[in-house]
Amino acid sequence: PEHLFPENFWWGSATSATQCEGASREGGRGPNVWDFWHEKEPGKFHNQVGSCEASTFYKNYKNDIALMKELGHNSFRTSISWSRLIPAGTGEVNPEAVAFYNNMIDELIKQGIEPVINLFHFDLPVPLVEKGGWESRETVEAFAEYAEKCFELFGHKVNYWFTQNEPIVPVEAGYLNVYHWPCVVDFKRAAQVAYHSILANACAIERYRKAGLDGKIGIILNLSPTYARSDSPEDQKAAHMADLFCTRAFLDPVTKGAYPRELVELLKEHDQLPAYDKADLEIIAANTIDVLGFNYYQPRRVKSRDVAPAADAPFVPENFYDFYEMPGRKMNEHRGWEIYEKGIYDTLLDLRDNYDNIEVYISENGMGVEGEKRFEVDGQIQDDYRIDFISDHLKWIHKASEEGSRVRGYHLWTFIDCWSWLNAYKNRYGFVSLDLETQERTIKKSGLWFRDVAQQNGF
Ligand code: BGP
Repeated sequence: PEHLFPENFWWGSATSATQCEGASREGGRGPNVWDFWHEKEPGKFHNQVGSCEASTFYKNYKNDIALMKELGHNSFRTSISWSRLIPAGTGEVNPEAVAFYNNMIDELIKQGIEPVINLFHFDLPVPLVEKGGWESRETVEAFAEYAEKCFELFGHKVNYWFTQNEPIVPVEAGYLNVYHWPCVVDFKRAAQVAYHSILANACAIERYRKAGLDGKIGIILNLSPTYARSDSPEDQKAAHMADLFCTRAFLDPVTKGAYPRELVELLKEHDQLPAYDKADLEIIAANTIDVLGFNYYQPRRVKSRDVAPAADAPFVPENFYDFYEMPGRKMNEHRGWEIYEKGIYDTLLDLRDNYDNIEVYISENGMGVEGEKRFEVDGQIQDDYRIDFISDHLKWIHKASEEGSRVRGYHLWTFIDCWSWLNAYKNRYGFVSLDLETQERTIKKSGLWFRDVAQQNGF
């Protein structure tokens, strides 16, 4: 192949428990925040189908894993559902969940697929939501206990662990931009949630290391590279601030063990620092990640603000910058996510140069397409656009790898079309399409193409 990847490169796909398992009230699973929100405020929630309607991986895992094997996967990421394993959030472990995750992990290993297991993918158990969710220090403790339980139960056979997926999302979506529960705008609460997520990551890593296991542990971040509109000092400053709030506020503490000084000073100056204590900061300092999961969808385009915020405006990061849309290629008419493949390379080089060349893998990249059925010919979706999308990103990943980045894999979001937090089944991402009514799975053209890429370790 023209683009040959390093030996043992991961080829696979990613999903999360809530988005694929279904059976949300079966097998002793407790409700999580998504069930709670969907039932509580169905009108307000823009997703009309709940996560109870999914590809039922809970029941179909064996066949689905066989299909992964058929599509050349040597690795697969999913998450453990906290509310399936520990329905009350703390305390008692659900034996049916233990059996399910054991069977699922064993099946992956049997098929030669590396299980890559994440612990938290936006799905907080309801009892913890009721106690204030990630705003509460108690949730950090509950998470550390849950993580420890997972390591004890499955740590001897899972070699790659991730503590959380995209911790910025619950912060931004829940406490700044009003599209996840609890839908408020309050920077101080947002900062508390962000800080507790980072602390929870460190506490889980601490437990992992205490357990004496020999695998690796890390976190998954969505790292959109930030590009300034121009070289003007105003635009450059704006891009710097957006990067500080959106990337470095998460990436620095998990890799370097400390928050950027500049961020801490700024929050102090504006009286926006979350509550913290010294002992917890030491846990963050002592427990940095071994490996980073990097989700990449789109770049962040930033310009300076046209109008200064009013003197009495509440503190929000966007007081310091504005986003703008770059005209050009978009994932689809409605979603509007910009396609910019080189962003993946720029970030990989940033990690190489400024983050000690940490081991990293592409834990999500993908193209959500609305109304994919229109591309069906003789029962198969001819998603040439997805093949182009993946190969164009892979070229840049390959280049980064040739230039010394320690990138060790690529997972497409997602394997089988899955449920999404806000749009349910509108945007389809999978290598395999799902008929929700019949539960029938059909491999898309991209799935077969990917099988060949995986088998040749390149293309
Ligand atoms: C990521 C999440 C995934 C997935 C994906 C696609 O941010 O980690 O869970 O949902 O985005 O986005 P969406 O489902 O909104 O189309």
